[in-house]
Amino acid sequence: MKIAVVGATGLVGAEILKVLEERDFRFDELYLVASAKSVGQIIKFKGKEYTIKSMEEAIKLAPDVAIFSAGGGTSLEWAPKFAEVGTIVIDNSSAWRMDPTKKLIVPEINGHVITIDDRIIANPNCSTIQMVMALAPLHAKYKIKRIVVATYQSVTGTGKDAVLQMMNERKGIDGPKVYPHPIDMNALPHIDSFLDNGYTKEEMKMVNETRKILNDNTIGVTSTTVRIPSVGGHSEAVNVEFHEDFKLSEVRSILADTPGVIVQDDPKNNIYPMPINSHGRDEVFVGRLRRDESQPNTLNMWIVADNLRKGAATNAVQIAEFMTEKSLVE
Ligand code: 2RA
Repeated sequence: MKIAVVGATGLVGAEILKVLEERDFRFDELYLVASAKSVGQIIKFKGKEYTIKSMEEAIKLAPDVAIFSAGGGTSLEWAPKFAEVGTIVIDNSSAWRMDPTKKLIVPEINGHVITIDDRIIANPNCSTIQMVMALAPLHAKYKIKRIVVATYQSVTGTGKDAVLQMMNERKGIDGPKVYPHPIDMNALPHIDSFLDNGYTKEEMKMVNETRKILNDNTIGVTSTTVRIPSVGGHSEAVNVEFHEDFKLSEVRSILADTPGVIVQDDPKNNIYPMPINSHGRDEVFVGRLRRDESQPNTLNMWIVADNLRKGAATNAVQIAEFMTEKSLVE
């Protein structure tokens, strides 16, 4: 197995390497790829030094799998070129997610739709992944009618420079700005760019990707995505209306029995999911489970996950693992 990590110098790229090591992902060759300005740099991985390669060099080596986290433009330009030499591209950007010819995969939910012919596979948006991980088993049982979600997203979702802006503001240092406003001691209802319908691209990702992954366009979704000065993970307040009624005890046990989901729900003892505890973890944490008493068949829940892990790197590596296990990687 020859595997490439494209965008190896970014936050997600670094997390992908961490996950590959932690999960002892088996490979014969590893190629680290980044933009021209990083070519030639050395990155240490599992005690070995790897020299960053250019896209052109990596394509010539024809990796079996290339995990991309290099932005949508780079993916649109280079993923097809890797695919042409037979590489399976698992892409973290939004470039291919809503392309009707591409699969949008959370392995635990819809890994089964991947075929040997798939060459470019899209990794969903982090805020979508953690939400559908908790909702998919409930959808199977009670059939979702409508989702209202508000998110509280870590600055790590924007990248290294955003973390730097937050830390500089916290120390009173005037540094480079990524956001249009101060982020520390603040909350920005503005993730990605605004669209003509008044939503942001991030909000419409949650709407559209959720319906594609759950394979059900009857599901209504509306979202408000907010950036907050935290690291460690994204948090989401989810209000979900089902076609069928539910018992809270049954919801709890369904979630507790769902691989990759951990229920943390004991408010009397101050037990509920928090990003400070999801940091570095691969699971999706669910709590604050309670019936919405304002309308029937409706549940409130609080969902937290490390957006760099299950929200990006781990999900991508799990897709590669899934395809290897199912002999979908030639
Ligand atoms: C964010 N979900 O949090 C987006 C992309 N990582 O900024």
